[in-house]
Amino acid sequence: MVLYDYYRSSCAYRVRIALNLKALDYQQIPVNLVTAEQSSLAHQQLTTEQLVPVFRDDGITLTQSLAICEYLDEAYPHTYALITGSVYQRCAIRAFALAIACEIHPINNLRVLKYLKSALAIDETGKNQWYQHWINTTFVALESQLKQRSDPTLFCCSDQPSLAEVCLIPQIYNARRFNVDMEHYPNLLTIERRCQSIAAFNRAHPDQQPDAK
Ligand SMILES: N[C@@H](CCC(=O)N[C@@H](CS)C(=O)NCC(=O)O)C(=O)O
Repeated sequence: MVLYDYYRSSCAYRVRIALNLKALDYQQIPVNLVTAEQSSLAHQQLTTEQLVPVFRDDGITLTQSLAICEYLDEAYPHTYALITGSVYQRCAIRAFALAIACEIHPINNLRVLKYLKSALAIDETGKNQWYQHWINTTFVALESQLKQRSDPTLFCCSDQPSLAEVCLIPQIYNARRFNVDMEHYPNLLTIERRCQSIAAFNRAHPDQQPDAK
């Protein structure tokens, strides 16, 4: 198994957590997003989307972090399950993950930030305001969902980490990089602390990756 990765990519970070939770061994090949290696010919031969992560298993190339996570659950069903529980719980897990993956990440992605600056002449302050705004918009919603739970679980949607935390923890990392005040989100922070006691999450942290400076 090979993961085309970048230490600070939150989408690659999701897949690292998933692979670690499932105790699957993988080789990492760094793709430097700062030097635009995602647009190199070599990377375009892997994926026309020019993004990371890209995952290769058994000679097959897969893209899109959530699709890769679902693939891992389906291809390796006898290891840790990322999406588990009742039909309702599985839907809740996916909904939590998608709130981050669809409502925050795409509009805060590197190429969007570059476009804001280069094509729309937004300055650094405006760019950071944009970034924080879209994180806060969805974090407020998720925090209040967690707060209003009538039957709280240890993690977002279950008593063990799931695809929800696979997406949440990298997004909190990004939030801190862009100075979002996380103190507004005590429930998210409690879940983060629980994840910090799990090796699968710690080994996936950007600072622990081979290409971290
Ligand atoms: N929806 C995709 C998004 C992948 C993505 O946007 N990756 C970012 C890093 S987190 C990237 O490669 N950005 C490069 C760019 O914006 O040029 C996924 O979940 O895998």
